[in-house]
Amino acid sequence: MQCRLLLITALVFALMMGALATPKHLVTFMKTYPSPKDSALGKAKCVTCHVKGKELNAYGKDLDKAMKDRKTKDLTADIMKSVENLDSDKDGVSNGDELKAGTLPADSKSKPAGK
Ligand SMILES: [Ca+2]
Repeated sequence: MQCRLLLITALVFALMMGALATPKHLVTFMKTYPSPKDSALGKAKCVTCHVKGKELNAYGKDLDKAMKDRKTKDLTADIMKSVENLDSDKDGVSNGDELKAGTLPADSKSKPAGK
């Protein structure tokens, strides 16, 4: 009985660690591009780079490519800055300008006012 409880505790702990592993990228992202909580970018969190679950959107795919080019699975500020000149959602505004304005680099309907 005690052995089963220990096993369940270990399983829950392992699941929690798995859930915490991915948001590391989000933490790095939010440090690199701090944005107001009420901006589109501030609200987006995971969907800044993901469609849903692990599936990547256009901006996420550009970041993924930059990571693969550098042969790393670590998303760093340098890698994020390396795709600032791209326009992942093809709305005519660079990723860097979108991120500075707090709009979404993978949603062509979300762009800085007046652009
Ligand atoms: Ca754009």
